Amino acid sequence: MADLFGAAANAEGYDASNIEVLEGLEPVRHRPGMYIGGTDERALHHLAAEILDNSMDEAVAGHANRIDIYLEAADRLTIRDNGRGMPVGGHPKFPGKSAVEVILTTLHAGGKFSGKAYATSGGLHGVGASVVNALSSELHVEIAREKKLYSQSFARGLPQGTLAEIGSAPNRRGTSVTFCPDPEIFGANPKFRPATLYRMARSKAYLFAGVEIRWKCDPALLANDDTVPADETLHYPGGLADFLDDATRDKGLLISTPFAAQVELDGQKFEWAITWLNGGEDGFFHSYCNTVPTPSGGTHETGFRQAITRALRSFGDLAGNKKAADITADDVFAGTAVMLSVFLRDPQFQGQTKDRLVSAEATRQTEQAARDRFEQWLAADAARATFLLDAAIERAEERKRRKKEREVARKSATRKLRLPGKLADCTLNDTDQTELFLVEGDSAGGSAKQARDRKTQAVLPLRGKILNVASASTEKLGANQELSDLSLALGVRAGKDFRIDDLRYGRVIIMTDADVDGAHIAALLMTYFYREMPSLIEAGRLFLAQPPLYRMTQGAKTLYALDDLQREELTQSGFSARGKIEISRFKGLGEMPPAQLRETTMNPETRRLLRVELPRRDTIGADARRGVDQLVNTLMGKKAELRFGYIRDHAEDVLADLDL
Ligand code: 28F
Repeated sequence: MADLFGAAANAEGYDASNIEVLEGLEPVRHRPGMYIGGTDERALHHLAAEILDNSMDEAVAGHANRIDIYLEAADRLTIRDNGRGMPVGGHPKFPGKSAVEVILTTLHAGGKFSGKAYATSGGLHGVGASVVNALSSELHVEIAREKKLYSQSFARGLPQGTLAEIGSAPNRRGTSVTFCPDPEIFGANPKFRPATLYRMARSKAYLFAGVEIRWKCDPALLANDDTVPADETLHYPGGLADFLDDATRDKGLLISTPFAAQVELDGQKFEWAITWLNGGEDGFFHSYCNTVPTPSGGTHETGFRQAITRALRSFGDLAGNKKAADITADDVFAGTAVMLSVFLRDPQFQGQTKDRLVSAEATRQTEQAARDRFEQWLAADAARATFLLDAAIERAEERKRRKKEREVARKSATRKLRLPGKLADCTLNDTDQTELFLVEGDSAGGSAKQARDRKTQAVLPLRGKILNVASASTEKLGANQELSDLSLALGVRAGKDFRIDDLRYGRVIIMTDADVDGAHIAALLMTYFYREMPSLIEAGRLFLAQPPLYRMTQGAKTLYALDDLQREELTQSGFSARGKIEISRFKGLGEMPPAQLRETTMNPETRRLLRVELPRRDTIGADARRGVDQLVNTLMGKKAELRFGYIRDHAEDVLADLDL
């Protein structure tokens, strides 16, 4: 048998040494949620996405033009590409192991980090595949490379033999992976949804015209689903414009052809298609990076929104329309349907399921790619441009009217409304600027009242621990003075009568001590808002202040540390090596001099706030939202044993952090 493990190099100059190996797979089976966001149906389909992403990377890199997806049973999926085939050579750091085995049994084995093997990568090449392997009761990989055929099998990530040459492959090449999600992880009888996989395949084909995707599904699995074919070849040379047509098929359009373009800048690609819908129709904004969906948006969306908004403003400006200056991105994008797909070299995603792009430079790059072209598109048809601009101006006018009405209503309501005596209100009513600080106890309340900007910042001191609504009865909830003061101060009613437009402040900021008690009060308040006013959180109005725990001084230089970790970091790198660093710990907000409280925690120019976020309530986010419900019940609910179980399972996470 050929010596499979001699160090292999090949035409692309790739060799196994590109693979950076960081750790084994045991953490993946122990805490799958850290890697695929949970063990629900959404996470199950994440396995398919990871393997498909690796095939797509091979296609986007120009080495494959065909991908097969075959759902042969509800819990058995095969994905195959005609790319170069995973490398089969030996790995210098792992004598006796093939590169394939290293990629499939170690995390962070992707050469992606070295950037050599892949220009742009959706999957992290090797990270995804090894996670899928660990969470599959069985996984078989077959590689056709350099006219030979190899295969290797695994069970729950463990090799069932070494990579074996099983035959010749004279006229094909590529990688095929067959895997079965592990019932031990996903529960008995894990089932793929044909519709979800079919849509995943179709979106990939729309996003990259250079690949043909062959979908095949056992007809028995389609018994009650006539929207999914048993067999179809997916290939869309029309790219995003076709994708957008397909996604707006059932909607009324304001313009006949969408504004669509593809731009290549410095080796990266920016593609989009946007159309405007009839008034009142709900629009959407679907964005992707390297064909990976980014349902939580990110910097590419920001850049695109800026480009379109600024282009429309300057069109209005040139036409002498003074009102154009006031339109915002929300005015412009209301009622639009957008597809945005970017291909970046080294994308940074946020969160373990990579659903938000955070690459900072993508904002400027995307704006640069889109703005000029949109200005040309507008200039090409001034009547259409004027029509779109007027629609945006109309929405801006409507927005300003509504804000005026709210302010008037709030003023009159405040006069009628009995505000809690201990509320230190602010003088302005404009909710674009005002914020309410919820602080714990009167001493912190005193400091906060002195530190605040009275025009825009109100303070409501809460006495001690508020009621735990996750375990309190409804009547107890209604009778609780603190909580009724809170909803009075906010100008809203809790529960189903809550209306976001009644809010008397633009932001609600929980500002508790940086200690365990403070964290507990913050958790109680977040539980209250989550249960009684969830749309306040969904509207992005709830924040956590980040008061410092330490003040660190060396000579004239003073820095603040949020926690022990940051204190360590600043000790290492925040000061010069010479001179003693004085460190003092703040016992509580009440002990903090108002000037420091303002500078470190309240002043919008210098503070940092954490926005409390919930997964989007759309189809994708539904499972994640259920996950939040479960977690709130576990942590805050009546059943203490759930809490103990959670603490037992996650205690080492905290220890791990401390070890860092
Ligand atoms: C069904 C899933 O996983 N296809 C893949 C390749 C090709 C190469 C590769 C993959 C380690 C980190 C470089 C081959 N020759 N389909 C797939 N096709 N991985 S996964 O290399 C992985 C290395 O990055 C490949 C030359 N360069 C790259």
